[in-house]
Amino acid sequence: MTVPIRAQQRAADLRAQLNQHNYHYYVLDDPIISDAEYDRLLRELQELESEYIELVTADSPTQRVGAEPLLSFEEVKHNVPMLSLSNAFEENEVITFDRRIRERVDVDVVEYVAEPKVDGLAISLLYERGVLVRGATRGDGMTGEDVTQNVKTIRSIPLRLLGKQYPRLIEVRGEVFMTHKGFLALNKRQSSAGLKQFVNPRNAAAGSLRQLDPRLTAQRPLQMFCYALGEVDDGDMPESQYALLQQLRGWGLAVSPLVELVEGVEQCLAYYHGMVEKRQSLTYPIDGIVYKVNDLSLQQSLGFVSRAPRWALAHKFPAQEETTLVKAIEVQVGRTGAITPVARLEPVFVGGVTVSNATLHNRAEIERLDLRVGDTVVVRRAGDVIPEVVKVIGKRRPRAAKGFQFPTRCPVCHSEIVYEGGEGIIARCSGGLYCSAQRKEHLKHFASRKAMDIDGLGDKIIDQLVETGMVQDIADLYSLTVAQLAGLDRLAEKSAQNLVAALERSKQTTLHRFLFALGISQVGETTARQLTDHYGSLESIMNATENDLQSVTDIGPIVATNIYTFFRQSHNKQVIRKLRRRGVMWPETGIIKKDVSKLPLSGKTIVLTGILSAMPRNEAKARLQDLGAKVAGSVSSKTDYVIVGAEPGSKAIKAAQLGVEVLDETQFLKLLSKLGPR
Ligand code: 5U1
Repeated sequence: MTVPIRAQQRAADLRAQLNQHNYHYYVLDDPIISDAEYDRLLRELQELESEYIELVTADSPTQRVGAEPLLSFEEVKHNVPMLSLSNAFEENEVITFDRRIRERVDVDVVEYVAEPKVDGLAISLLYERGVLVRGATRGDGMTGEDVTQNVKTIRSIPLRLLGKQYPRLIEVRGEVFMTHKGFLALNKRQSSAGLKQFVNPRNAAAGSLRQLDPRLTAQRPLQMFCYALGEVDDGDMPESQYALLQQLRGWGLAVSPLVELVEGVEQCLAYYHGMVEKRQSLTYPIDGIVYKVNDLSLQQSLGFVSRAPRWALAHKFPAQEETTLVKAIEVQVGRTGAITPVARLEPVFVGGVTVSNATLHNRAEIERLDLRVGDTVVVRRAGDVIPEVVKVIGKRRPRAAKGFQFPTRCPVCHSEIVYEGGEGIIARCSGGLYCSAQRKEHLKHFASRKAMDIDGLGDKIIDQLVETGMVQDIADLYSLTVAQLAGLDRLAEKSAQNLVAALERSKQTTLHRFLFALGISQVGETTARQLTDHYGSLESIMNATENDLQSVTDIGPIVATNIYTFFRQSHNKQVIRKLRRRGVMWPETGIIKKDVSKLPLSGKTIVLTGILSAMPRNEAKARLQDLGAKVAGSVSSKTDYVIVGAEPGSKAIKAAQLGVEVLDETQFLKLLSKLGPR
């Protein structure tokens, strides 16, 4: 159908008006029309677009909600790493930060941009020719998750930049957060719906952005403040951080209204103290102040140390503290056998959450605090940091307060506790995987989201699997049957079936996830990725010498020894063989790639949309992938086919606009049967 010129013009006009009103509302905090008028304009545009679907554009304000649920988030590699900030807790650390900068760049007084550090989660927004094309989480700084659909539901994020003077490609970074009020209202709604409560606004913001269903994210009151750039291609950039923030505002992106230019460290500290006072009256959570060198050329010459820039500092607010009672002192056995004493507390609300346990770190710490059961203590919690006991209030010690005797044997497996580290500070159970506590922690790590991601294998089930002896090692998980699992406490037949299906799905993994899941001491996600990038196959990693391992980025002698020793243990090699025999697999560079190129759908990108009746969507995805196709989450000019089930959404519309071939479910099933048996 051809669209009348009048309708085209009206749609463009409505889009421009709505974008401008969003800017007034979210960026300038100064709306110029009522909510009802805004809604009328939006409805008019929606009606026009449903009459002429050709009018729908990716940056239309109507496209914020309505995308379909995803199966999982795709990975996004950050071409410019998303850095973290060095922290300062004391004024003298800020003074040292300023002094070091002055010495390095040889200036008397440094100009800084100061702004609150919003307590949310860092997000990257990619704009191509002014249109928002991707939103991604920070992840580990190198690789994040594609949360485009969710980011688009946040109204303070423009779907199209204002004006015309922007680089062809520009990546904007900032913090997505939730206001205190929004957080309380959300928890109230969660509670009336019998759903879980979020512990604090940051947690709620992170949970909301990681929803696979963007319609749920759209209901969450999220906002964003922008503060930096990532990748930029083809465009002039301002010379200072302050000018950059003004430029971001000009493009319609929200920037903190509390940003100030300050001169020298005294003004930094004055800004900080002012904000400590103001903090309680802000509608959103902040956990400190960020100072950044204003001059961007100075920033460049200062460079980075490790993963943090030398030109920026987060000056954290003092940790929040409360007093409470120590009801008991117990020890916990960790995944590697480390024995950590923990204080069980009378629950107390501190730093935005209810705290009922606090780490006591080690035996020496209990002695330093002179802590006894029955003591009243000061506990501290700052941001994500595990709550800790700061001091004992001696005057409130009851006569009956009881000292704590550190055990000499593991409370779980009764093996001897050995001491390591300077002055024997680290206590470790010598039982290894004989110790059921260590086995449980090992399994929990293996099943966790960033490792094998075994959905539904929660702590309580793992505890029972170990306690009943059904699982001795991680490979035993893959021989569990529905009948065995359904015999466990509080696990219904349906959940047992789901768990077996999740175990089956987890077998198709990646090498870095598998390496991380093995739980080698000090091999976290990032190291696992670096090992994978460097060696490409498990065999090469297993055969690498300690010297060779040290040539991998960020791997030093200790981690190299840990990896080398791990792969020399016969029981570890045996478990790996067992896992592979039971079907755990991953594409290894060079091996699978060759095979994939011969598959009938290799090189084809396919998008699934709508409700499929013949099979679950994940099965459809797996079958397409088995045939070599890449299954993508969104339609673009690179898409080869869109497979459409019942009630298709905007993806079908987009396919029509781009002229991408659309297959209905019958055609899809024919294609599957033609290309290969299951
Ligand atoms: N306000 C603000 N928060 N924040 C967080 N600025 C800021 N800058 C950051 C981070 C991680 O990183 C810079 C290195 C861009």
